[in-house]
Amino acid sequence: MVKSFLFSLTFLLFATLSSAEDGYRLWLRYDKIDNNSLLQQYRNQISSIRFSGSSPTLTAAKNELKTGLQGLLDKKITETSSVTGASLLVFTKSFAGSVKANIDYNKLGDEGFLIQTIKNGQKNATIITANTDIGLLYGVFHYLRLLQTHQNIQHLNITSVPKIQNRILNHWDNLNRTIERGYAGISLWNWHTLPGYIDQRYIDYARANASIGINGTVLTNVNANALVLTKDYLLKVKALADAFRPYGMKVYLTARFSAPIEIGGLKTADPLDASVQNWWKQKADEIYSHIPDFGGFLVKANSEGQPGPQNYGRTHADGANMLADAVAPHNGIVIWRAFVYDVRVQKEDENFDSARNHNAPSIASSDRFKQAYAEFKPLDGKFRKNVLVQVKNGPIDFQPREPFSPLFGAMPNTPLAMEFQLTMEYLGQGTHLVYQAPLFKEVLDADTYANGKGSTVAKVINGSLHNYSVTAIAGVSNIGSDRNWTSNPFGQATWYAFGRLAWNHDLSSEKIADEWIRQTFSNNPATIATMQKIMMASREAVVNYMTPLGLHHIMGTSHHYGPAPWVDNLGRADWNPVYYHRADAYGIGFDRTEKGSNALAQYAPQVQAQWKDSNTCDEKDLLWFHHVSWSHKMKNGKTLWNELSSKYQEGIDTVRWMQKQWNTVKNSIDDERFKQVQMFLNIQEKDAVWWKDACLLYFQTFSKMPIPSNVEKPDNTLEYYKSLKFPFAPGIGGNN
Ligand code: BDP
Repeated sequence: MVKSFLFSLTFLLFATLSSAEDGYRLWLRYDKIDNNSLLQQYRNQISSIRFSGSSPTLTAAKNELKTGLQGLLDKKITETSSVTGASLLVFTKSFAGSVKANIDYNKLGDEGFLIQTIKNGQKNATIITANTDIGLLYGVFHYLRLLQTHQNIQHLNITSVPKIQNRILNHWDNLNRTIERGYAGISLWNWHTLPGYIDQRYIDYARANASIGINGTVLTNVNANALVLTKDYLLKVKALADAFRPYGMKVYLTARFSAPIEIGGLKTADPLDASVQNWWKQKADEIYSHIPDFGGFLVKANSEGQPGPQNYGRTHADGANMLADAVAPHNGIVIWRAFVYDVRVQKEDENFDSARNHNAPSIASSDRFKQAYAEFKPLDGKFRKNVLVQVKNGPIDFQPREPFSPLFGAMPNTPLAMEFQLTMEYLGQGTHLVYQAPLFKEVLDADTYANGKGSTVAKVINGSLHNYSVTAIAGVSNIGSDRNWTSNPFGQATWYAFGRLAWNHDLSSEKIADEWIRQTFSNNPATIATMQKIMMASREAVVNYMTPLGLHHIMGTSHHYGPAPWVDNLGRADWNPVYYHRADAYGIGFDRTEKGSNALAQYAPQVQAQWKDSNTCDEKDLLWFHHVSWSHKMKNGKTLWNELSSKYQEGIDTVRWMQKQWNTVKNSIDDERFKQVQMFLNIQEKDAVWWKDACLLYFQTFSKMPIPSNVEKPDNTLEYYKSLKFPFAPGIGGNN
């Protein structure tokens, strides 16, 4: 009796668990194909596989293929050793001898793959092949994706090679497992139980990344803690590196510049001091003795209080080169961040010229927009071959919309890496639905005109424009310990899109969304169409309800969640929203033309021409570059004030439209994820209204103009919005 009760209980529990759709499986669900004729077709076509080789990576590839096929086709896949008997042949170049196929391996490089239908005896077969084991794993994931997205696989001929070499996630994870700007739980890395315990989650993390071609991970926060470079921690890092290796994921660490003092007992961290250089060399040797394929160091220096070479009167190049020399014998790289802004900006910022008087020859003026360029452009060509400079997509800081950073195209002799932020620090964080592929594409496709028309940012970072020897792209991770990894299930789509674009920046946002929806939710055409529309509208929505027409950096102090355009009392001028929007009785916006900070001069003349006239400037960027009057006439004939107000309303309307659209997919997807997204959209709608009300009430104190009739009246007073406090908002920094 008791036994049978226990049995039913276990059975019930199992049944519930196995049918639960909690998002853990991401886009690698491998559920049985729900289209019967397609299922039949696939089953007929894939009867047996022949898999050559048994390295850890090949074993991972084989397991993935078998698990994936068995799930998708709901049948056991036989393995065979005969070439002619197999319908799927999976092998690297070194096993190619036995297969009669004309394969040009030169085209595939170190990570690329080929998937091709060939004649195999009397029948057709599919080959998946590559030069390397990891290329083969990527090919296997691609093949599974074809099935997951219900593609015709009868006549395949796919050659795929990544356009950027190092495709890296940057975790801003602290050693105490808090995550700076993390909104999906705590850090995945359990430093306490490492190295002894290897959580299955580490493997699933590596699998997910490999499935989209991500091949590196920086484990620690850029606001670094030197402890991670001590022996005990390095053994933990080694355990993670060992777990990730079969999936082609290299491990990187952030290097705290003052580590030689903090953990090395030296008196200085001066990069030109021989004892310091030696300390880093030995440290690098020690790291590589544990992790022979260690990727290298990511460094934030002389920015927001982090130590760096300037503390010793040295340049960023001096600092980066010292670390580069330490890792060079092991083929490591140094990724040096260009997110710097002068610590000496004056509190009162009324007069740009007075802000120059602080003996800082490298700083042209106090416009934070200009500072990365001002510090790095003069160093072009001064870095070692294994150094990349990592530049945030825009000149300020991951805003809903930024013009591309003027550094792209400006450093022909220094490889530049792109830094995107997947975690949505300024985009509604863990709850808002914002699919970021359109943001990434907008930047990648922007034309720098560095070598004439067509010199896109993508061509800068893929190395083709300036013949960089090493290339990289980074995404600040949005992943945490939440069961579904990213809090909002649609955060997974941004992670997915980052990987796919890092591999091939020519893919469109729509195509990536389509792939992701099919694998993650459903292949039902109506469901795909609805979700894709929601995703494609979501980025412009967040721009409109937060920072329309080129407004930027008007978020609440420190947590950056909601609106706080009124803040004017922070220690540095350029931490205050008022510094960025500059609203006054005349108008609003930051004049970055010749009459203002002249940041525009950092761009090529053709780019300047796009933005320099307030009457012709793309209105999406208007307030990034111009201080315009409240009654400035917009292209549609409205005044700036009315247009600004209408844009806020448009953002809210789009979110409400997204809510309605979402409700239509209720019966075609699982309840669990449906409800979560529905509830999050409710939060997003309320937040959008909050943004409109707070911003318009505040800006109205300057414009003195009525809120136009097409815009809903605010729910509360300005004082109310100003009084809101969020002392326990997640993700606030800490140097742990
Ligand atoms: C800002 C974040 C801060 C990061 C910094 C960085 O607010 O937490 O440390 O960027 O990129 O966006 O270093």
